[in-house]
Amino acid sequence: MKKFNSKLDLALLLLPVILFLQPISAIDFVFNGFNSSSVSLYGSAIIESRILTLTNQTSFEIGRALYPTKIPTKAPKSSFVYPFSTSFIFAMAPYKNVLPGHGLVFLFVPFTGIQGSSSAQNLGFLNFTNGNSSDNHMLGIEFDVFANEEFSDMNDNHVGIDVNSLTSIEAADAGYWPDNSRSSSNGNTSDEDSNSFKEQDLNNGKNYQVWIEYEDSMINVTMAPAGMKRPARPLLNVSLNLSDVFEDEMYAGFTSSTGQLVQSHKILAWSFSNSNFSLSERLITTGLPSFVLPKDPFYRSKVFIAGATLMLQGQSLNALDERLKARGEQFDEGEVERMLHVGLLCAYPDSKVRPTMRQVVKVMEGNNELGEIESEDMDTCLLQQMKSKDFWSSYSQSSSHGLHPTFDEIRRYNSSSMSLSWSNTVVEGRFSVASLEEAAEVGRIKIQ
Ligand SMILES: *[C@@H]1O[C@H](CO)[C@@H](O)[C@H](O)[C@H]1NC(C)=O
Ligand SMILES: *[C@@H]1O[C@H](CO)[C@@H](O)[C@H](O)[C@H]1NC(C)=O
Ligand SMILES: *[C@@H]1O[C@H](CO)[C@@H](O)[C@H](O)[C@H]1NC(C)=O
Ligand SMILES: *[C@@H]1O[C@H](CO)[C@@H](O)[C@H](O)[C@H]1NC(C)=O
Ligand SMILES: *[C@@H]1O[C@H](CO)[C@@H](O)[C@H](O)[C@H]1NC(C)=O
Ligand SMILES: *[C@@H]1O[C@H](CO)[C@@H](O)[C@H](O)[C@H]1NC(C)=O
Ligand SMILES: *[C@@H]1O[C@H](CO)[C@@H](O)[C@H](O)[C@H]1NC(C)=O
Ligand SMILES: *[C@@H]1O[C@H](CO)[C@@H](O)[C@H](O)[C@H]1NC(C)=O
Ligand SMILES: *[C@@H]1O[C@H](CO)[C@@H](O)[C@H](O)[C@H]1NC(C)=O
Ligand SMILES: CC(=O)N[C@H]1CO[C@H](CO)[C@@H](O)[C@@H]1O
Repeated sequence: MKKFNSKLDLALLLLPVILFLQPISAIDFVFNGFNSSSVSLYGSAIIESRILTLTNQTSFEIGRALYPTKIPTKAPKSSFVYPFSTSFIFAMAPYKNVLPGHGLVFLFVPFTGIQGSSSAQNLGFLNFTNGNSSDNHMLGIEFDVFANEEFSDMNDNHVGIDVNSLTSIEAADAGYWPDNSRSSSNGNTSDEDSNSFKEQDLNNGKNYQVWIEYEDSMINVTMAPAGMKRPARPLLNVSLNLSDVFEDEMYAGFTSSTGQLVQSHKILAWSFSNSNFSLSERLITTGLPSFVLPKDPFYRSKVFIAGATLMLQGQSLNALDERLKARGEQFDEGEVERMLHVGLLCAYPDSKVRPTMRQVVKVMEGNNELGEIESEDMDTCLLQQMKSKDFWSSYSQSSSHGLHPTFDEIRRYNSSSMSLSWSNTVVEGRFSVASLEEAAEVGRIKIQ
């Protein structure tokens, strides 16, 4: 009895200390699947089969979901930012025959709703005019699958830390450092280490788990395929003082957008804690639904998908993403179109030899210096040759309205000029005719 009392006394004595150390009203939650009370939904976001689906196949859409109440993030009248640890599982599910975009952001934001944000490359996070203002009080961790020059994006598959702006303060290729990589212990980055980095395609439909932790003005971001143990070495480990970024209380959640490029952005599970950095261990990371499209080489060809999508719509330049449109003055529209069709025809089943979207964009932008294009030059070279062979002008001579071929027209157009174009390019013999035909649903194109 005496023992019990002294224990109780000790507890009472320590109570104020415990209260002081613990963030006041610290928030802990674990959602293995979502229901209508887990999060508030804005824009196109819905909960379907317990999966938080931020966007679907509708273009130029914003979907956002926030924890229903504000989360205390900073000690009142103080610069002390509460530590936090959050983990979630996301999937970016591509649609068949559609060029996928744009990405998702884990965010802290002072308000509910989606005002002040735009779709497409703005990721439903900010818009074209309000970037860079410290009045935004927004932190985002972006998972971005399109390279936007205006935001200095490093590539079309990266993770970035965004403070009040879509121009990341720090970004890295999406992926993870396996635990056996040398530098996981001593921070030493050698060539050997760089080779061990496992890049992951953010939008291949796979489920990825993300861990974001903040304490003492350090933030780290780690990602890995769902089901894998958390890699010891984070992808990003950055010094960041959130004291002036955060208000005392913030909403936390996810936002994402589609543009002309569309994919479904999904969150399958989410944990958050101010006090227990192990809470993410309670996320169920296996046995989850998969959003990977059935294996088909053509889904992997972004250029093909772009071309096919646009052509199916009977459109070309006007259906191109906002980003390309915005640059429309810089080049001849006809040329863009020609290059898109060239891209369509370059739809290789083998991802190693097909041109990438970036190359096509580069060529379209008139960045024709082969030297600047560095690697992957073989495909770029092919694109250049296609252009110089003037394939599309010969095409246009034999079609009714020149530069706007539809599937029907191409079906009717069985071209000898085409085989002429291919014959002296470096890729001769590598084309899979059968697959190209099947892919294009053109069926009758013959490449001899
Ligand atoms: C939603 O899920 C939570 C657990 O995450 C549960 O406590 C709550 O009862 C559920 N609400 C509804 C409306 O199903
Ligand atoms: C996509 O979401 C929007 C907004 O929630 C909805 O209006 C539309 O019907 C959905 N489209 C599809 C194809 O599910
Ligand atoms: C961007 O959002 C701000 C509010 O944050 C709004 O005042 C402004 O009109 C928006 N600009 C555009 C281009 O949507
Ligand atoms: C934000 O500021 C950076 C650096 O000052 C600049 O490079 C970037 O273009 C700006 N972004 C926007 C959206 O204004
Ligand atoms: C880093 O690794 C390289 C090659 O493994 C080694 O030569 C070098 O001494 C290491 N540097 C440090 C600081 O550990
Ligand atoms: C990530 O950051 C948190 C908070 O600063 C820290 O506790 C944790 O050790 C860090 N993890 C790694 C792997 O750097
Ligand atoms: C992250 O950065 C901090 C400060 O630079 C460092 O102490 C820590 O070891 C780093 N963590 C990892 C896993 O590299
Ligand atoms: C963070 O910034 C605030 C205000 O700018 C400052 O008072 C505080 O000392 C900083 N914290 C750290 C750890 O540098
Ligand atoms: C933190 O969370 C882990 C995983 O749920 C749990 O095992 C552990 O007991 C928690 N720690 C505290 C102090 O609550
Ligand atoms: C436009 C074109 O080249 N059309 C040809 C398609 O193929 C048939 C028979 O193979 C030719 O007769 C057409 O001239």
